[in-house]
Amino acid sequence: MRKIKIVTDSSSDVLTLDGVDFESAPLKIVTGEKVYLDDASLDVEGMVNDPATYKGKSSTSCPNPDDYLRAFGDADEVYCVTITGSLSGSYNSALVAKNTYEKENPTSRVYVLNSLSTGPEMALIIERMRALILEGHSFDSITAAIDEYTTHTGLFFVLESMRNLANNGRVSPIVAKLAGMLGIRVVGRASDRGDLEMLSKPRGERNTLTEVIVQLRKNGYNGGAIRIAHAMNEPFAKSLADTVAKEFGATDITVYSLRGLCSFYAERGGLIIGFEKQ
Ligand code: X90
Repeated sequence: MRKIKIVTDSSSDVLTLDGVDFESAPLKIVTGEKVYLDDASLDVEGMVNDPATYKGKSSTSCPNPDDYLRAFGDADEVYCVTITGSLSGSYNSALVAKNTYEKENPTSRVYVLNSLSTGPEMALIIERMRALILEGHSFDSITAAIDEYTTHTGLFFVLESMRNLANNGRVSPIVAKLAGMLGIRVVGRASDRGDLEMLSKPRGERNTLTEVIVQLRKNGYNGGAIRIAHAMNEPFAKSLADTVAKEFGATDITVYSLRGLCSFYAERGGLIIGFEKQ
């Protein structure tokens, strides 16, 4: 029996997976006083409510190659998906780990996917990996199917603030300024290059809902699987889920809380939406 494992970093917000060996390599949120490890035991609300994470100087750091090597364990086949390599070193760490791992274990195969995205889009990819593994496909056919699947997934975000993104150089200061940076809501998507692309600045909750629906339609969403994750904003996430169900007849919808890394950057009130498209 070949040992198979799915590995991700904690930006996917996935902590456990049924039926397949699974591990999440945690990123860290670092403030002047504390280091928060983004694992299952993290008190996400406590971290987000810590003034040091939204007022002070705070940053994040990604898993290093050794963290990934430990996560790969002793699997014969590893399917690994990381946060966008355009905004984090996580993808690079995973690649370095893959090269070491395959050298030390010549019969093992490691697939590393740069999601060019984060959170809920990674969650969709992990769900698909799991399904393909449970169907018993070969390494080559699973990786080909995943590469194909990622051409049919997308990510939107709705952010109340881009302070932490701007302070850590993850959006250009010009973009942050143009978007209003503080107090103004921004709707955007993960670009093809794996960074943030701003789309609009709707005012009010109703207009924001309408805007997300318009953008979903424009971007090829047609009622497929959709994952709506929020940073302490369940009411808004739920009304978006209801609207999506009504407008598209979607049935495969889930609403859940973001974990640490995504909550830190999306900030209180933020929403991140992963979806399947045509
Ligand atoms: O390596 C690190 O320290 C992690 C850096 C991550 C920086 C970006 C995180 C973005 C999280 C914001 C909205 C979604 C944007 C998607 C763009 C691809 C969430």
